[in-house]
Amino acid sequence: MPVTPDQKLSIKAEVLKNGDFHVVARAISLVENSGPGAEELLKSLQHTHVPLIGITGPPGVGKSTITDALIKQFTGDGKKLAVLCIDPSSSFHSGAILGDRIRMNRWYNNPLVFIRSLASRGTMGGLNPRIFQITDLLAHAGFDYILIETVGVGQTEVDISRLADQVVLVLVPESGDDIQTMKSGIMEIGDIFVVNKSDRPGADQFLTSLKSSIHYQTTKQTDEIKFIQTIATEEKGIAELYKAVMEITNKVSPGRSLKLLTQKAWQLISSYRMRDLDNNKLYHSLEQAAKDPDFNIYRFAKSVAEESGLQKSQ
Ligand SMILES: Nc1nc2c(ncn2[C@@H]2O[C@H](COP(=O)(O)OP(=O)(O)O)[C@@H](O)[C@H]2O)c(=O)[nH]1
Ligand SMILES: [Mg+2]
Repeated sequence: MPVTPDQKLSIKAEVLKNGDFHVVARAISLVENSGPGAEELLKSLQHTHVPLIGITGPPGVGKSTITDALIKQFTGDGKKLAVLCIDPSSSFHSGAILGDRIRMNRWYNNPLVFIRSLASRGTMGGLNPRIFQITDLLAHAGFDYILIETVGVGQTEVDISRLADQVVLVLVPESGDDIQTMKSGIMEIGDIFVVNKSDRPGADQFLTSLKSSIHYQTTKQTDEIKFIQTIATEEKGIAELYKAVMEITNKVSPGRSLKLLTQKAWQLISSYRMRDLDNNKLYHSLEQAAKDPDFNIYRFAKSVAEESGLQKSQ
């Protein structure tokens, strides 16, 4: 039987499970572009939980250098790992990404490491709009761990905490002033605080003041938060960081996992509900509705929402 283009593109969950990197890469592209068979693939995935580690912080603090050094720790332990680097679309061709590529290049032929850059497309804060789906593909494909590097600017890094089992927040000795001005929220999300570039002056003082001020800035149990000093370029402190990541991985509470799953379901349900909402159709319905002297935008929106809800439950 001739193979149709759709069949050629479609990927079966059983095949993805083998973890072949080419298939994984194709599956991610398929899902990113909502290509033919993407939804069927997602619906046939086996639900698996894989520890997801977010690495975030302001630009230039050394997130990629740390990620690169951490990859060495994971692979040294024989762990199979997927790394997603998420960068704002605007700087997709910038030197920063080029630098990351050169740095991470040494992993490209390593059978234990799958690396993919994703654009953030400006939605969901610093994350990619299909990030939940992409991480599910990776979990299904048999990776032991998923690492996500996201650039944190202002409030955007908050979103990684809705996705990751643990968040490594990277700062530098000069971050003291930034923290004062950083929007509330950023300090909330860190499970591990890394003071990188500790070869620079003021690292010890910064760490001390960070530790003493953390009580006021987080709702977490402060004895559960870890602080680590690193010099990523010299791989100093990286083994300690790896150990801390493993410790947290081993004791993520079922409550937190369920919270993350709730977040995911919430996002998906809202995207399913919004999917049928055609802007053009909405324009034309409004064209009619707004002529009614009794028109009210709130009642209008409510009725549209209820209508799409009814359709879904049929
Ligand atoms: N002095 C010093 N420089 C570092 C250290 N870690 C990273 N860098 C440098 O900081 C710059 C930004 O690092 P990068 O990993 O790209 O930061 P990212 O934007 O947070 O991913 C690069 O030039 C790194 O070589 C460190 O521990 N000490
Ligand atoms: Mg980077």
